[in-house]
Amino acid sequence: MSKPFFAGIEPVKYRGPDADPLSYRYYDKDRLVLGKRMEDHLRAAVCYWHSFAWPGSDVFGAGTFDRPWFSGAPLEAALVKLDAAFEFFEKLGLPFFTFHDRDVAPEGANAAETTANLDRVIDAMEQKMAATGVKLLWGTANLFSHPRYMSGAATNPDPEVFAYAAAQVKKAMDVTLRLDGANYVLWGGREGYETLLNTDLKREMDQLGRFLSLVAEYKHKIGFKGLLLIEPKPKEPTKHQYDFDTATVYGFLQRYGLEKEYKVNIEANHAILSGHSFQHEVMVALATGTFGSIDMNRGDYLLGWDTDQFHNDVSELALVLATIIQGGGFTSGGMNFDAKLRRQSIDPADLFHGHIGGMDTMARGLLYAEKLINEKTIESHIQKRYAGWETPLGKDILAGKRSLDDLAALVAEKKLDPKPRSGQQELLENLVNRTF
Ligand code: XLS
Ligand code: NI
Ligand code: NI
Repeated sequence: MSKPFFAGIEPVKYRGPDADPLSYRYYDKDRLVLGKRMEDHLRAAVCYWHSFAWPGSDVFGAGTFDRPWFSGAPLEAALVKLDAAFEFFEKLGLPFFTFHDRDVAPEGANAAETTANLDRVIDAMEQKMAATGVKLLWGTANLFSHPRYMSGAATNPDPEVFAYAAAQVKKAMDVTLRLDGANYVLWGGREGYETLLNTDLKREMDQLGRFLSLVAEYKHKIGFKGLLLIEPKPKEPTKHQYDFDTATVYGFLQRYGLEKEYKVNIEANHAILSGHSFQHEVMVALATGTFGSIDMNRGDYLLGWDTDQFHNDVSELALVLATIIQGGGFTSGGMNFDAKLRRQSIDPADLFHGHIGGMDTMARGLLYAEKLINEKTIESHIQKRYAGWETPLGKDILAGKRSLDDLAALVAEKKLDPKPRSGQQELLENLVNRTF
């Protein structure tokens, strides 16, 4: 065990609205909200990649973070990183973490060595999990960093790359099962194209469909009980990604007969990048029965890429959490911080500030969601707006009991002349704002 990396930082506790910056002001994990503990509503997770694997580099400059695990022999460094990560998880006091295979262990000289490296770290991780009680929300495979995946993983023009990706996912699923992970995620960062001039789009979609079928088959074979989750994103790093948004993913799954096998992991800023709001993506997932989990972050109004900042918009969270809770809440999913520090935030304490602020934003959002739900602010208006569909006419139409001829006859006979009614958007916006 290496010496503590976050020495001097005490475990983070809830201390109320006037607390110091290294305490929770709103996230009081045992507080009951709508009959359930805050911790159980939010199921928050820290991600390994942004907080421990990313060195603070950007396309113009080198890493800015001075962390002991960025130097030395790769496998030993991975174990030093593991110590720091679990020290952080434990001090932060959140129930879950998430990781990619390559975040936690280095690639070796060949596939066998890479697998052995991963096994070595997973042995140590299993002990850490047992000692701290921190659980795995989901595992995943990194199918986008290594040059072998530059032209895609499942959608690569070379079937040997497909095979390599399949082997990697099989191993990452085995590891997730071994660690009792609650879910398994697939984000297709390179499953798209840069130019149509070199791309057989139909073939690539069939390849991806095949890959997802293999993963679902394997899940059942090994008896993994968690959800398989696809994480939609429209672009970046590829110019276009096949998992564009939730609606596209749902259509894709249906086309390959997989709509019962997968749900979605919605990332807040991926929603924005696809031209939707975060709440829209959650609504579409709930409406299609594919809601699974959330990657929590935000973008920047002025930038068109995945800035992965810590979220800080309480009112957005309130509406999203109200939508999630009214849709039944999480089953095995949760709120994963897919968020990273800014490159200039180089102090170890900055990692705490990012996560503490994120948790407090979620907790405040949850308290407002409770109010919105209890006061039926939105719900009662929506019910009223659609009340006509509860009448015999509305029900018969939806049950398929009225043809176009029937409806035309009805309009003629009753001289129907429906009158427009206000959508009351401004009133509703005011009612919601008054909640805060
Ligand atoms: C990248 C994605 C990635 C996934 C996991 O934009 O958000 O971090 O969450 O592979
Ligand atoms: Ni993500
Ligand atoms: Ni992302």
